[in-house]
Amino acid sequence: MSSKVRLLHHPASQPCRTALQFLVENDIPHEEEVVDITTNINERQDFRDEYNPTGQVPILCDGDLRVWENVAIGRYLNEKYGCPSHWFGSTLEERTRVNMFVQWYAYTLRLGGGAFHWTIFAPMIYGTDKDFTAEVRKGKHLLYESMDLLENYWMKDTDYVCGNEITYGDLAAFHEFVSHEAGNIIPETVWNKHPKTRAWFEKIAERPASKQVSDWQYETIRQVMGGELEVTFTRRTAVLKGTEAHGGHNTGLVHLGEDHDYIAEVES
Ligand SMILES: N[C@@H](CCC(=O)N[C@@H](CS)C(=O)NCC(=O)O)C(=O)O
Repeated sequence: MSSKVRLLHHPASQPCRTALQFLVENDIPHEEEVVDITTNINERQDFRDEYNPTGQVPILCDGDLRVWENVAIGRYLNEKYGCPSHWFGSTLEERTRVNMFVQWYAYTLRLGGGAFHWTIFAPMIYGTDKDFTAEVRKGKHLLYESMDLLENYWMKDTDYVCGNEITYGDLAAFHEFVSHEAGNIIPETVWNKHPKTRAWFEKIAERPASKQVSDWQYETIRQVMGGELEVTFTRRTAVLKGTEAHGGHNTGLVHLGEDHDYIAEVES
């Protein structure tokens, strides 16, 4: 039996790419298994019983242990393999800043991923005859607000989101932007208002591990958008849960869906 850790992932998934890049950056011997989340494989009860009750990827298997949630995977690997301290910080203050960032990211930038999901994937899942304008707007609102904070708070005086060295938080945030870039979600006008964020993104994109982990996404989405590739989703549940803008819940965000002043203002 292999003693390597095994990562169950899908290259279209931002949290999966983050966990994978952490493995690659740290030269951690690992095996990869792609879980095709366009099928119903991860909805099956046996998959959930064996790996993760939510059915989501990434999942790290280490012997009998199952670790899910990308930040938990990063922390586990960091401790187990004694990775360089810049990834999660060495002082209490540094560790706290990384903690703050990854908590913040989970509720903001991560959900801003909805701008990509509802633009590119949702029509393939739910049909091209549906209108996802409100969902895209909700995603963009979260994304642009997050970009404002990246620019004016997290990276106000530093080169990376938690200081002057790269952290796990940078990888997590970076992969949200990889999807947006692949899907051409963020207009030039918005990038122009976030020059530090853009420079940070471009700097991380230059890392060999970033390229290795992101190439599939850029190429596949290019083909999808160019009409060269059609992806058939046989599963029906939301790939990016929590970013829907249905009536009945998320009321504040339904309201956002109707009033897009902020988005119009940022995009102009
Ligand atoms: N909070 C989780 C989110 C993981 C996640 O959103 N995974 C998505 C792909 S991006 C997934 O597995 N979707 C399939 C499904 O929900 O069935 C993490 O950070 O690891």
